[in-house]
Amino acid sequence: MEFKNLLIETAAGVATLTVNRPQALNSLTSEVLTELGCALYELEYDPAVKVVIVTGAGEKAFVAGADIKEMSAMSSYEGHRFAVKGQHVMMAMEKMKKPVIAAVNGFALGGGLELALGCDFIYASAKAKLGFPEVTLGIMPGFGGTQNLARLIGPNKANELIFTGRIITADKALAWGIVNEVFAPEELMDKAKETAAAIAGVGSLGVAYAKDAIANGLNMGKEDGFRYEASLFGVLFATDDQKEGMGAFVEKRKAAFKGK
Ligand code: CO8
Repeated sequence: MEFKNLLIETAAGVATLTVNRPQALNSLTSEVLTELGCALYELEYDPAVKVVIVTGAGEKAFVAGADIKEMSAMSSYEGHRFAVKGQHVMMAMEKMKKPVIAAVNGFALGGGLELALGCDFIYASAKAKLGFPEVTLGIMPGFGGTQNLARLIGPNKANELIFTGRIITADKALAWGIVNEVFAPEELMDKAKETAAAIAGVGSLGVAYAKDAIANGLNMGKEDGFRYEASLFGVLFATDDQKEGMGAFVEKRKAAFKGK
């Protein structure tokens, strides 16, 4: 499918999905959200793709939020629909079998930070700036940010960031546990691709089931989470990848996983 606002490049199992509206700092219109939903669906079912990296076009921004010009004219009903539409995109990334890495190359504000938080983990450029300025616009985060941030770093730090609308540096986001690592701007994409390639080289079913166990287990009590983990673990013993992975270890050779 052709996209007006996205670029997708796939090489060696790693798809790079770039939000490409640099003239508006890659802000998320309703159209961009539709395209993101379609692109994620395509990537999920593309056998050539094992890992996805999400980033923003240009030097300045990852994504500077939902498009304020479009939102400014919305009714209450339209605002609700827009929030739910964005949440569908975040949920699609969480539910995907394939890992999704955010490479935050610049401003990740509002809906942009929510897009990054919807990914499985975040790498950031040293020049990235992150925050939830929604309260300065008289609104609040609506693409899952209150839920994902509070679950990630706990309610107290999430409260401070969201209530103040302050924009923080990549280093502070690292110290707060929002991003996993900070890299020099020119290194960010290489580092994200290096990690993506490492993930693309292991058993993709093990990765998919681990992602499922972590994401769904967080919504369960611990005993149910343990039970869920054990059942997924058991299913992996019915796969060719388990036989190949363990067989290769015993035979002292590199495993050739097929993802089945
Ligand atoms: N929406 C629309 N256009 C934007 C946005 C945005 N979020 N961010 C930047 N732009 C546009 C600017 O209007 C400008 O366009 P133009 O040249 O046509 O005037 C262009 O991008 C370049 O931006 P600036 O000239 O402002 O660049 P600066 O370097 O001076 O400033 C900033 C960069 C600080 C990032 C600044 O652009 C800014 O503050 N942007 C807005 C950031 C923001 O508030 N984001 C949060 C938006 S609210 C949100 O995301 C809610 C999500 C949940 C929605 C729930 C459903 C209702």
